[in-house]
Amino acid sequence: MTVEKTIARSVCPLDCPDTCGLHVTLEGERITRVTGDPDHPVTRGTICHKVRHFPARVHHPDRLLYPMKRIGPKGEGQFKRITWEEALEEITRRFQGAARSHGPESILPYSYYGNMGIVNNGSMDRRFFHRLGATRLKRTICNVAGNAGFEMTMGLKGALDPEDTIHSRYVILWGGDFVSTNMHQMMFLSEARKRGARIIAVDVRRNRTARWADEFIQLYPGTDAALALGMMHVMVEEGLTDDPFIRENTIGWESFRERVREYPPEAVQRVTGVSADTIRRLAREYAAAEPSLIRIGNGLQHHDNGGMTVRTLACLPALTGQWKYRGGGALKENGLSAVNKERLERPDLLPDPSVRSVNMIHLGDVLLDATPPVTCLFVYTTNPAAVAPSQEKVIRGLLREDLFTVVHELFLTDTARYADLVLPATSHFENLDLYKSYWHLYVQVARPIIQPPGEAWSNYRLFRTLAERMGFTDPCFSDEPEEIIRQALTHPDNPCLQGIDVDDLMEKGIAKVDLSSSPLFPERLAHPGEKIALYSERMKRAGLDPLPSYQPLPEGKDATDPLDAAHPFMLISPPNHQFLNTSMGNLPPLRRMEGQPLLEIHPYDAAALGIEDENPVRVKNERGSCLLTARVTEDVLPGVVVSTGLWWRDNHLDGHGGINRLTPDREADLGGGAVFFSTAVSVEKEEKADC
Ligand SMILES: Nc1nc2c(c(=O)[nH]1)N[C@H]1C(S)=C(S)[C@@H](COP(=O)(O)OP(=O)(O)OC[C@H]3O[C@@H](n4cnc5c(=O)[nH]c(N)nc54)[C@H](O)[C@@H]3O)O[C@H]1N2
Ligand SMILES: Nc1nc2c(c(=O)[nH]1)N[C@H]1C(S)=C(S)[C@@H](COP(=O)(O)OP(=O)(O)OC[C@H]3O[C@@H](n4cnc5c(=O)[nH]c(N)nc54)[C@H](O)[C@@H]3O)O[C@H]1N2
Ligand code: SF4
Ligand SMILES: [Mo]
Repeated sequence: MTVEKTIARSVCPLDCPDTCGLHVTLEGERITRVTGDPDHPVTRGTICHKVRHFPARVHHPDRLLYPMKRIGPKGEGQFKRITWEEALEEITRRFQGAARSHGPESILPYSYYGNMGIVNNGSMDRRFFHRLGATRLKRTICNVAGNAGFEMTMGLKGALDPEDTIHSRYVILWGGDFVSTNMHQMMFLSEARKRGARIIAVDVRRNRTARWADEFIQLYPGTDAALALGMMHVMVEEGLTDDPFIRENTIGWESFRERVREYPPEAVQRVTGVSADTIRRLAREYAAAEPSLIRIGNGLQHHDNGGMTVRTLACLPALTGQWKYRGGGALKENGLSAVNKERLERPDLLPDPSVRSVNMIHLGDVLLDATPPVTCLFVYTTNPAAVAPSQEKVIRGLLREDLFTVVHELFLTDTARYADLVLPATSHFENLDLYKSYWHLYVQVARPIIQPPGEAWSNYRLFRTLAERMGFTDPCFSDEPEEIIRQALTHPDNPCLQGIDVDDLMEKGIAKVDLSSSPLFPERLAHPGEKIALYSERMKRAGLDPLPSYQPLPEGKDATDPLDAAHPFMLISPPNHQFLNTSMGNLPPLRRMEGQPLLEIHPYDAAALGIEDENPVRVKNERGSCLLTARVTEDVLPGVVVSTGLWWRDNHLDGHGGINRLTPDREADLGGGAVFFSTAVSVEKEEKADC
């Protein structure tokens, strides 16, 4: 019997800037194909390879179907099936007990953006934990340092329509691997290139984006601010700046000019490893182009100096007045579709507004040392046992016998293995939700197109039910998903949302935020009356240098340093092409395409250490160690090693877990951001490779 095929519209829920519109082929209750929505103005019928494998993720034989309770030692992954009733009863009892014995602060919610839907991740869940009085979580793991840095210069998060980047004539792709992480940006830039644009990539590794670009400029990790200051030195020295624009629209030009004098190209060459000639040429080409665009990635801000680095890069377009032009300026993220967070999350429900907040990157320390102690941990929509820094501490925390851990998940992830209770989650194809992009300017609604498998519950349903069980009667706990979508889009502080007709959005599934209230310049740049801060009082108030500067990393080296004998290599661990953080890493075809967890090392270093291609190598520092397989390649500089992807624990040679065993849990200079890439390590050949 042939089953009839139908096509349904959906939206990609993953933590990816592109937030694609999807066309989903259904054969009965099965999703058999996922492709790009041809009518979506940004997706334009094309999606990434990994999401074409979504049918295998949704119908994966390992999907969690029932609530389960731990029966073996923590971390061993042995569970027995229980009912939802038993699970809810246990959570309620444990939470009430924790609140009585140590106060509600001893309960820690831990979530990130495994699903970007606002109904399921960013409303009912937040309301529940606020009303409970649980510890608050600062969600810092991804982009906060860079966003804070951008705002220090520009006054707001970002204000460029990426569809305009087809008009850019000169583009610097700076510190991101956009071919893998923002493919539709690359589609727009392909068009720009057809119209004559020249495209430069600045990165520490010859990644896919560097290969695609017209020119690749390779530098040492964490030295980007020095490179930008060197370019600005040349622009000032050679009179390549748009002085009328600068006088009218910036603050601090005089002191800024003095500062950039301290960065002549020869000095910058010594720090970055980029030749003085290249710096001069780059500065001249950049200054001559109109419009020019800097697309700022996330990679360069995962460093101790990440905030200052992005703040410094964000000064560049002002020097030649690029903000005047369509397709000119700098793009970090789009802040134009900000939804009404207060209304969604209801911080006013907190019984005690002074309840403690913890920075999510300190999870290990918080589980091991906090006072009052964390007695209950509730993890959803993230996989901290694999993605959080200083993993050995995180695991020790998760192993605490007196910690009650709940994990709501689609799969038995590295984190779920440590749970006392595992709860099955729906996939986004099973829910109604609202999605906004942090890059393009469309908001989208996706409707459920299949039934949840087994007894899977959405986050929304879970937290709504838990609120009821805890006796929370505030009316907001009865809001239906559609009501939450309306609340999100009713936001008096964001004029760009005002033109959105929610009924129309519910029917058509897509709407664009309205930029007419916010013309190109200067209103779209800064708060009214505010200017571009070449000199920043806010930086000064934050205890930082008010002028752009290069701050060397506290751990590791730039091109000037002699090798540190104990940990001579800088380790960078960026995302890979086929996974989305750890999501999709359990799909065999994608895993096969990525091969295995590798360590890229320069031939010069490999020879010095007696390492050959495919040798097992032990990477170590004072935080931990990790066993990887060597790939000897000139894609990395001497002194820098790279391991891509966030792999599941079992994919490592020794089954002992991943790269985050090595990464520090320090905070970046701004926003409390994560500094994954400021990691110094030693590397040695693993002699007893019997694993
Ligand atoms: N395929 C795929 N797509 C993804 C993800 C994924 O895991 N896989 N993750 C998603 C998420 S959550 C995010 S935040 C985005 C991130 O996407 P991007 O904004 O592209 O940022 P990263 O991929 O973190 O950037 C990593 C790049 O930064 C480089 N880098 C590291 N340190 C430095 C430095 O000091 N200077 C310079 N110039 N470059 C440096 C690395 O070599 C690497 O090429 O991608 C999203 N999209
Ligand atoms: N070394 C190193 N570490 C990094 C990075 C790096 O570049 N290098 N990148 C960092 C960055 S930028 C980020 S954003 C973080 C990302 O880290 P995470 O946010 O933890 O991302 P994922 O690993 O994709 O885990 C998301 C989980 O959510 C689950 N999930 C999906 N939808 C739902 C749902 O509706 N409900 C529930 N309950 N669960 C759901 C998925 O199955 C998946 O297991 O990792 C960070 N860690
Ligand atoms: S992961 Fe990104 S590029 Fe791939 S389908 Fe989703 S939104 Fe589009
Ligand atoms: Mo991220």
